[in-house]
Amino acid sequence: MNIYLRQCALLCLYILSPFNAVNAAPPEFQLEIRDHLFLPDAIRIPADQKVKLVVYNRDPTPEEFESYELNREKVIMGNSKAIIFIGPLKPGEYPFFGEFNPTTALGKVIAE
Ligand SMILES: [Cu+2]
Repeated sequence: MNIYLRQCALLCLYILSPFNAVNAAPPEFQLEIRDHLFLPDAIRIPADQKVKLVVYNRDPTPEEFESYELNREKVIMGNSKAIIFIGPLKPGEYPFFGEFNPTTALGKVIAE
């Protein structure tokens, strides 16, 4: 095995090691869209840390997760899910809404 191959193998082992995966994976938070509402409508996340949001759209119609404060915009088709990475955020509140149902689909991320 030549030196480059060995370095590559070591790197792969490092990337795939469970220890590293646990350290590298951002914490995951889940929310749902149901009847054009976000459930829950407030999500508490740790400040100063990247976070993975998994948004399940339980409605048959598409919705768009939108937030000016988070600078995010993502269409989620009916009965499907989307993954949205946010942060690291300073402590505070970050509103979001469903652009297709902006009067009912309202929520906020609370970083603390
Ligand atoms: Cu939009």
